[in-house]
Amino acid sequence: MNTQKRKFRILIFLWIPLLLTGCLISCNRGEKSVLSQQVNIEEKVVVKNVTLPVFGNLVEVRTTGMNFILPEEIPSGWTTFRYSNESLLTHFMLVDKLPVADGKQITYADFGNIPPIFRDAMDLINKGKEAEGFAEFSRLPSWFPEIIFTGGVGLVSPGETAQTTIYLDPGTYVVECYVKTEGIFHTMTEQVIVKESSLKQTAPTATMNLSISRVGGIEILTEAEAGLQTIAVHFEDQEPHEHFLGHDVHLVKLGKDTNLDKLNSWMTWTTPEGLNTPAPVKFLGGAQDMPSGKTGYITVDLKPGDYAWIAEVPDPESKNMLKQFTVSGR
Ligand SMILES: [Cu+2]
Repeated sequence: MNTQKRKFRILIFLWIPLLLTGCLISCNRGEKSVLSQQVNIEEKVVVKNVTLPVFGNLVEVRTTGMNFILPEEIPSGWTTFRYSNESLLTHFMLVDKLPVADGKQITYADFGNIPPIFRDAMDLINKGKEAEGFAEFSRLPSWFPEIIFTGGVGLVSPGETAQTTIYLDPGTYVVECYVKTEGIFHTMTEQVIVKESSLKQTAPTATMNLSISRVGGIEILTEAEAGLQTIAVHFEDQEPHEHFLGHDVHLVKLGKDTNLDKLNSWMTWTTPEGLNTPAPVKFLGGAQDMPSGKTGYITVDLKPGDYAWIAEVPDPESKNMLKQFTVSGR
């Protein structure tokens, strides 16, 4: 199952360029689309100026359109990603570690050999020939299952800045987002090289704890309090769900008009409406998919109000992965 899961992750960010190309062509026929607006960086939004504590190395990441702006190389160890979404759409940043296969580092460029396989597979799947389509994945290189989803920043609404700390080993990584707009996955991938570092680093100190697992769902282990919080998200296990992906945790600010049923169904990328912008709620970051036993740390200044933790899985409520909570005023 892990192999299938990873293959679908790869499918997502390989399939995107083909679909995006098709959309950009078709967009010319209609009114100005959100996608075309996104390539215009003049239309970026102003993000809130936040000051949050940093654990380990600070890596600032910006999105101004369908892009990630971040350093090409960063040091290994504890790494705090501060992600500012200056675009008009909701995004996330998931960090994938590329494997070394037969003594050779797999690079972003290596993916260039793969698109024909995915194109063939998707052609079949789109025609309803799922079995034949999935059979195409047997042509994929043996290193695919070795990609490690290392965590990252959860869904972030336009104008928001979110921060998540994870531990990075040296290696070659890809940062990706596969939120959809007009039914098309975002084409957002960048390579990041993590260099061996001997810098002394500070491990995060948590003020709150959450856990997530298939058995227990999302479990809030510490009552939320207003103010600056560093929230440890413990991944007790990690197995793919029906959408071929693992679980993660996203922070949602609830409003009076929030429709939780709509939010619940929005978290499934395999449906036409799922993960398609505009998002039905305000997202404030989170902890992306990590291996079993790993912990990601979300740092956020919690204001009094109503919130929810939710996973990007099909029907998270049924999996105990939609948890509301309230932060009371002080
Ligand atoms: Cu995106």
